[in-house]
Amino acid sequence: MVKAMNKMFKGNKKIRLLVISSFVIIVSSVFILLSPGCEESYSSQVVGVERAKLTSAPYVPPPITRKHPTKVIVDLETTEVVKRLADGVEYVFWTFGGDVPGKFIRVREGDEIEFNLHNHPSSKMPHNIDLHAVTGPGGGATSSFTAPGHTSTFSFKAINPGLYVYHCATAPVGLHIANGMYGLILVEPKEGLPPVDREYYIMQSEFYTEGAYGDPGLQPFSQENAVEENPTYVVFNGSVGSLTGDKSLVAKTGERIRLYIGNGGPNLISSFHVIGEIFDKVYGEGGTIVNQTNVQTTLIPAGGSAIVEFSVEVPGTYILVDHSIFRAFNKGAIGMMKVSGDEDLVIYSGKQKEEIYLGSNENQNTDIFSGPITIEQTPETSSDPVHKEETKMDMKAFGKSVYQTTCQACHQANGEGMPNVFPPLAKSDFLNKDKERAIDAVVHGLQGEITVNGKKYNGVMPPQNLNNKQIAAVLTYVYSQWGNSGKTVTEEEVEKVRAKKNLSLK
Ligand code: HEC
Ligand SMILES: [Cu+2]
Repeated sequence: MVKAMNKMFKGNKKIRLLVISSFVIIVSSVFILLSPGCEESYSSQVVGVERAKLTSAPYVPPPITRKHPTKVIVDLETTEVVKRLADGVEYVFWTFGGDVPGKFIRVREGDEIEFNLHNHPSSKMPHNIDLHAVTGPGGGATSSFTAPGHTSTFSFKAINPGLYVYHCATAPVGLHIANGMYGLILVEPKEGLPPVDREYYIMQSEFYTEGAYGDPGLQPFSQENAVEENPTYVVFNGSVGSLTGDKSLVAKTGERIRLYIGNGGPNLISSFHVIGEIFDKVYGEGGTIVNQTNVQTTLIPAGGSAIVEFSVEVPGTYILVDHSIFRAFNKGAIGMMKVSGDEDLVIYSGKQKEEIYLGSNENQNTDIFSGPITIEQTPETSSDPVHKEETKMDMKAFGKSVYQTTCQACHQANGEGMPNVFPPLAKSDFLNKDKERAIDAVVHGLQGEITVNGKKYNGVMPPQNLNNKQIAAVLTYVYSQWGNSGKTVTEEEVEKVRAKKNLSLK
């Protein structure tokens, strides 16, 4: 047959190819249409219509209890909005549903989904959606290409169960993803997933900005950093701190937890880990079988996912990280799960005792402490009086970052210290009474018995390996926080103290 056609169109190669390929397409589609029930006859059993309940991270819509497939209508709106990326840092996010990551969509294997993609009239860009749960060219991308102020509709059948990423695939694709256009769709297997006590939705991704980490203001996208795969931020759920403090995930001891974790990329692979937990089960790469048990860290590819389950036995705060650890502590990839409930001292005792250890070297001097302390790059400061106020703000932000990387490990996040070990900086009478003494503690270290707010401490604070600007900034920050006296510390004052001897060694 093909040979005959070849002859017929000998004269014109192009026409010949065209006719042959259309012929092949027609024949194969007829075959597909006629083939009877090749994949269980779900389409005939679709019963009823419902509107999908969508949720924003970290929440997940409730499990599906239906025993049959249905028609599910999904309405998702793309918007371009300015939101917080980190404290003092804003970004123009392109979103599915107003937030990053996009709304969580939950359907059941065999469902027929009518997808309405609405692009808000205020958008400057067209958008579309490529759902990895779709079988068909582009995962829906071309059918859903939508200009601002328009709605596109297409339908698909959720043939394969699993946890799938969706994302915008409008050119330039990298830019649309880098700006926040991704989310997760769970296609539950027809028999459902085993019941658990709590489910959460977490999505990791990177942001590439012109300014450095923490540089304040509205930060433009950096194409150069994106191409270099050198993100400024690596975050869970769209911003630094979206899963910490009051926004931490919560659970109770004895509960089974399931996390649906996605990785929007655009570039990096996540080494997802929960400090102090072991994943009892991992549905690797978001598939439908538990392919590993007792896992410490699971890999989540860019544009991929994982489902992990664990139970929490001991109360406390569990830290979620990308175990590419500088991403966690220096680029934002940290979350928390606060677990309440009764202690189980057999599973975990907590610290049982602490005593003084003098080391094997009798002539110990303070130098051995001047080790692993981060030196941050100091930002430019302006001497222009008009910008003085702004500079003070910058100094505080800078001081905060020095605090977090240098002091917080001992004096704790809110300066509350630790009973008997690290004195508080919050409302500290020791700190507030004598500025020079405080500077001296940071420059030269502090040891010997001191009394802070009526309580005695007798520890060693190592000299902090910081420059004058860093010390001025961090103390100004500390003085401005937690009910302290609001004093300002200048570089000159630090220099003066540096020139003197250590007060506590006198
Ligand atoms: C390795 C742990 C450690 C680090 C890091 C540390 N400190 Fe301390 N700090 C201590 C200890 C211990 C004391 C109490 C020393 C004593 O008992 O004599 C102390 C005491 C102080 C005091 C005086 C007591 C008070 O509560 O007011 C100040 C002020 C202070 N630290 C500020 C800082 C600042 C600012 C930083 C960061 C630049 C910092 N510390 C980093 C352990 C630390
Ligand atoms: Cu887009």
